[in-house]
Order: sequence, then C-alpha cells, then structure tokens
Amino acid sequence: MAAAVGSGGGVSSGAPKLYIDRMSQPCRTVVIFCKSAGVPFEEVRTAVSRGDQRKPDFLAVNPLGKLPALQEGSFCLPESAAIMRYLCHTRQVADHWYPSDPQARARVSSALDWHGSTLRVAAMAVVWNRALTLTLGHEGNEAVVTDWALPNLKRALKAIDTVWLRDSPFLAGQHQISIADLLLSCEIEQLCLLDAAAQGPTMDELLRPHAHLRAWLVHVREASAPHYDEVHALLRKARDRLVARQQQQASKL
Ligand SMILES: N[C@@H](CCC(=O)N[C@@H](CS)C(=O)NCC(=O)O)C(=O)O
Repeated sequence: MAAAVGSGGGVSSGAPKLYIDRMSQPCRTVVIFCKSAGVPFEEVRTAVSRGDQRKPDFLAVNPLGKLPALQEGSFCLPESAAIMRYLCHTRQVADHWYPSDPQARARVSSALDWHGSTLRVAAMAVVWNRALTLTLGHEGNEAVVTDWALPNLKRALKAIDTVWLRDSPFLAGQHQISIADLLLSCEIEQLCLLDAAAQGPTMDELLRPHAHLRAWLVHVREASAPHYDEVHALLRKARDRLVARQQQQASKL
C-alpha cells in the first residue's frame, strides 16, 4: 500500500533521501538549498520524462506522484517548501535561510505562499504551452497563454520587482538569502526554455523591465555559488538543445 502524505514518524540517523529531477524547478530549489546550507542528503535521480513519478516505488514515497519528495527512515514528505522548512527545523542551518524572528519568518512564509498561486501557475502555463509542448511535438494552447498566463506572469514579475524587493536585496525584507529566494529564482530560471519559442518573449525580454529583479537573481546566484550554476547546468543544456532544434526546423521551412 502506498504511504500517506507526510507519513511516518521514524527518523533514521543517516542523510535523508531526496527524490529529484533537476529539470524541475522545485527540485533544483531543494538541492541548491541543501548544498548551500550544508545539509547532507542522498539524491535519488527520478525522471519525469521516463514517468518515474508514477511508478510504484516512488508512489510509496509520495502517493501524490510529484517531485521533489523527502524520505528519512519511514518519514516521507512532499512539497519543496515543506521539505526545506523541515530541514531548517531539524538541522543546524544558518538562521537567514528561514529566520527564527517571528515577523521575518512570517514574511519569508508569505513569499513562499504567494509564489504558489501566482508566479508558479503562470510561469508553468507559459513554459508548458510554448516550450515543453515543442519537445512533445504538439501545439500548446495559445489562448491560455495570451489571455491568462502571460499577463499573469508579467504581473508576477512586476510584483517581485516592486513589492517583494522594495526594501531589500533579497525577498520579503531580507538582507541575506532565504528559502523563498531559491524557490522563486528557480521558477524564473525555467523561463529560459521560452528562448526556443517562436512567438517570444524570451526570458531576457521578460526580465528586461525589472532592474531590481535582475540584480536580485545575481545576488541569489552569488549567495548560493557554486551550487546555483552546477544544479542549473542540466536545464541550460536542455534550453540550448531546444533552441538549436527549433532553429534547425525553422531553417528548413
Ligand atoms: N508545489 C510542489 C510542486 C511539485 C511539482 O509540480 N512537481 C512537478 C515537477 S516540477 C512534478 O512532479 N510533475 C510530475 C507530474 O505532475 O506528473 C513543490 O513545490 O514541490
């Protein structure tokens, strides 16, 4: 029988297993966090492209069939933000990752929650319909992109620039990196796949109007170096392959 969500209570003393596909933005977030904060873990490569998330072995860890997932002894936990919060609570990590001050912590939580219903849904819909469908060889839903997802993505990027980064170099009033910075920046990095889409905008075009946001991405990358680039290497290779493929196809027309 598959495990219940967040099930189990037996915590082993070894490093937790993290089920990860580095093409996934919340998976990259958790890996960069662990590496940057010095949290030991075992990475179990799990490929969405092979459908590994629907196989019985993985469903026993996360019956929701989503990555990332943590397994520590008989304790299993889905959801990137919950995984990072759990690791902050149970490991010795620097306070800035998830501040102990109640108001600072609440602001970081607020950014994490905001992400799920705004940037995440809009960015995913644009990337899915304009870039990932190219890899699957079928057309995306352009009406969804133009009528809903792209305007919402632009609004979310503007809100990061003008609201979340209003008073500080990191999100939500922080002067050092937190888990929210990683979750949102990894979502934004996924937009590089749009560079392969014929319709535009490219990632650079989307970010160009937002100077604070662009500076913040540099801060996040520097604060989590060298892990940020190392963990994004697979995505950037996939972007280059997709752009090259689209250019080749366009030149044949
Ligand atoms: N809110 C979740 C999102 C998890 C999620 O959507 N994971 C995707 C990869 S980015 C997935 O597992 N997709 C496989 C599927 O839906 O079959 C988190 O932050 O962990």
